[in-house]
Order: sequence, then structure tokens, then C-alpha cells
Amino acid sequence: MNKICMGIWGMTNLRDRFNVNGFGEEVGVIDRIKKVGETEGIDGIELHVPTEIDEKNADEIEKVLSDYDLQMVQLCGHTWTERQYKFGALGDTDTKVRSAAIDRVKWALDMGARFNVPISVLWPATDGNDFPLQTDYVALYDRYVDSVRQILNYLHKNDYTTRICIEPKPFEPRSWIMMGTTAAALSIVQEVDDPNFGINIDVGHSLIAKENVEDMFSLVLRAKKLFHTHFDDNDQQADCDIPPGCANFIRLVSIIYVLDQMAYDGWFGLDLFPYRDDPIDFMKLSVENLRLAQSVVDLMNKKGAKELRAKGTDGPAMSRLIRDCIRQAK
Ligand SMILES: [Mn+2]
Repeated sequence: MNKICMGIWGMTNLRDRFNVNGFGEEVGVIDRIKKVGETEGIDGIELHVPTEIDEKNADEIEKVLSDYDLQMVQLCGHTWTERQYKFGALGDTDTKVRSAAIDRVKWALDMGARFNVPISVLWPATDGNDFPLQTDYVALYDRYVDSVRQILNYLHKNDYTTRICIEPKPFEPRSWIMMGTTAAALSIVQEVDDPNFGINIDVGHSLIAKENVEDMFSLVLRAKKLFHTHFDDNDQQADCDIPPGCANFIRLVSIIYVLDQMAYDGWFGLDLFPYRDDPIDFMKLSVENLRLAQSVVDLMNKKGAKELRAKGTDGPAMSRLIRDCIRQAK
């Protein structure tokens, strides 16, 4: 069964642009990891260099991970939380900024090697545009791909086994973020064509891009490039990061169905932002919904879902099957 891990960035006082002080209390990194460890059904964490881990607290983090039998699943170089990354990072026009971003990702790989981290995400948060024609996207892609190649050369030179994933998102913080759709990210991944370079689909990002999520999962899985997942849900208006299955449970079932069909054996990551709620409750609800969706899919497999899908002509029958399996699943 796929293991579940939690991104610890959402487990502290969260701010939005209308309340820059947040509605909660600050929680330190070690205490956040302990909360993950105390939550049944979660076996790993995701975090960022250097905002959540650096050389100063790495020993302490190593100890607490060991105490709670947690794995560090994803370690991301933070390339959007500082002034220098205002207009971009791996694709920035300023070579100094671009070098700093490349070094930041290398730092995440070095730190990750110590923890045997399987995944490192690249999110091009500030590489994009706000104004029409502000950004030369042709040149931006050239610079971004060059940065990725430098990072992959470093990875192979050091014999690191970490797999790097682009996580596409269409907008926020910029009005538009480069390669903001799943297929756009896949086109860059296929251009670079490296065994350690693939995709992390964040369900919420795909939803705000108004994508057909089951199509996108199928596309990336078919290309053997789905290295990681971020689960969360929203109503396709904003990336509000509520637990998976809360806005649309049938959609969660359809994602899990495709993952099962293609024998995805990676992690189910949780990228949640409980602005007004308890992070532990968000994690529990996520585990419940993911496991329920998996039970529904198991039942669907037993009741002939594959045969129903084969011709693509049985929409109402499939809808009844999903409904009945949700009723019966435990
Ligand atoms: Mn995410």
C-alpha cells in the first residue's frame, strides 16, 4: 500500500495577504515533525532547505525522525521566499540570482543524500509574468532548461539517487507561472530526457488549471514520469489545499483508480494549508479519505470496473458502480 507523507510547511501559523499575522501560533520544526509522528497512518515528511532544515538543526531532525520512525521523503530547495527571487529563480535573467537558485537546489541534494531522500521538487514559483509581454518565455525556457541540466549533471557526478520533479502550477504567486500545466511540464521533462527527472502532480494545482486530472495522471504515468504526488483538494477557484476528497470525493476515487491501474508505488504526499483548522485533523481526514478511496477502487476492481471501462461506452453503469462501491467500502 502506498505510504503517506506530510509537508510540514503548512503546520505552523499560516498567513494570507489579508491577514499578514495569521490566525494561529508559530510551531517550531521539531514540534511539527513530532505531530506528524504522532499521527497514525503518516510515515514521512516533506520540507525545504534552508527554511525548515539546515546544518544547524539537521542532527536534531535526524534524531526525531528516528524516534518516530519517519522517513524524509521530499526535500526541496526554497527558491521563492527571499527578495532575490522576486522576478525568478532557476530561470532568472540575472546570472547571480540564477546561480544562487542552482546552488540552493544543490544544497537540497547534498542534505538529501544524508537522509536518503528519494524526491526533490522544483517549483518555478516566481519564474513567470504578471504583465502581458513582461517576460520573454522563449528565453526563460532556455535558461530554465540550462539550470536543470546543471543540477542533473551535479546529481549524476555525485551518484545521488534522488529523483527531481517539476511541480507545475498555473498561477500564484505570479499571475502566470511558467510551464503551469501538467502537459507543459511533461514536455520539458521529455526534452531534458533524464532518468532522474520527472513530475510531481499536485492535484490542487491541476484542478485550478481546470485540467481533467484523471487524463493528466494517465498521461504522466504512461510516460513513466510520475515520481511523486501531492494530494489536496479545492473547488477549482483557488489552491486552498483542503484534505483530498473533501471537495469532490468521486474525483479522488478516479485519481486513485488511475494510480492503481498503472501500479503507482510511490508516496502519497500531503500538501495541506489548514489556515483556520487543526493540522492534525487535516492529516487524519486525509488518511481516512485516501484509504477509503483505495478501498472503493479495490471493490470496483472486484466488480468489473476494468471491463466496464474497456469500450468507453458505459458511463451511467460506471457511475452506478462508483456510487455503490462508495456505499459499500469500509
Ligand atoms: Mn504541492
